[in-house]
Amino acid sequence: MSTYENILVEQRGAVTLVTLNRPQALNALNSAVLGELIDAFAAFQADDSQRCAVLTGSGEKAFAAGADIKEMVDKPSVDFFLDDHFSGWQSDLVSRTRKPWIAAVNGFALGGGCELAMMADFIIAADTAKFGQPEIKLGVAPGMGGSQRLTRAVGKAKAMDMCLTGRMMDAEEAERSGLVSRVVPLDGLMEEAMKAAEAIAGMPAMAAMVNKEMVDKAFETTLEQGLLLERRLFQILTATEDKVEGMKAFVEKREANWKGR
Ligand code: CO8
Repeated sequence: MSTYENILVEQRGAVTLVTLNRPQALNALNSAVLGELIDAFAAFQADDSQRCAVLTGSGEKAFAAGADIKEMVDKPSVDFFLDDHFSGWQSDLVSRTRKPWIAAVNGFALGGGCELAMMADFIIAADTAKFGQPEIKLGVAPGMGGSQRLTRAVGKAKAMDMCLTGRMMDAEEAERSGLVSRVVPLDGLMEEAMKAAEAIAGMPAMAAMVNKEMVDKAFETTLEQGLLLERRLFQILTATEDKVEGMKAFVEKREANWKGR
């Protein structure tokens, strides 16, 4: 257990479990949460014993109900510009960590909460989860990637509908739309997320990072560039000890003994 004030961090074997811990504010994301998350993800990235992370929210009601409105309500506009408000979410290790991590969404994922979940490599949702970009109802718009990541995840029609009406999408619609990879009953959410994280943690580490990078790049390159990158990264992986071990183990019909390099 860590000494953070707004999040809980715990290592379970090779999986780092990070829990947003402001249940009284539905885990709203303020600057303190951001600072602690950056720190926790940097520690996760730096620790060779940690192979995958899970991010969830405390309480049964919310993953995160958005950026903290109370922190923004009286903030002068020039200060949003001068401190480049929300930029930390894009440039830091939360959205750019090279190791895989999963968002386990246990309730409301609204505004910044939905945007944070979408920074994960994939989302596993409880059947009670609700996703939305309701910023328009506050006179603003998504500021932490919602207009970009949601559109890439669910397409223009759904993204426009969500951003312009501010309506919520339930877990079933989110799965149907491609926003989440799995939906499970709330009481089985953490078991499912930890099982998925443990499966990933048991994979050869370098291959896991490369697989993540390849899929991420699909959103940022032309098909031709992406296919070239995929081939090159594949070729690089063939130089790893784990490629030799993985293929040998298959041929010899035994479990592989991964080296992580
Ligand atoms: N920020 C701060 N506090 C919050 C937030 C929030 N986003 N969400 C909930 N809370 C607090 C409530 O104020 C309340 O606290 P208190 O008891 O002290 O009044 C407590 O959490 C419980 O919330 P409710 O009583 O409202 O609970 P309900 O069950 O009635 O409703 C909802 C739950 C529907 C989730 C409701 O709380 C809600 O609508 N929350 C706000 C959702 C929202 O609008 N999120 C988007 C925020 S803006 C954002 O994320 C990005 C902004 C980008 C701006 C870009 C500028 C550059």
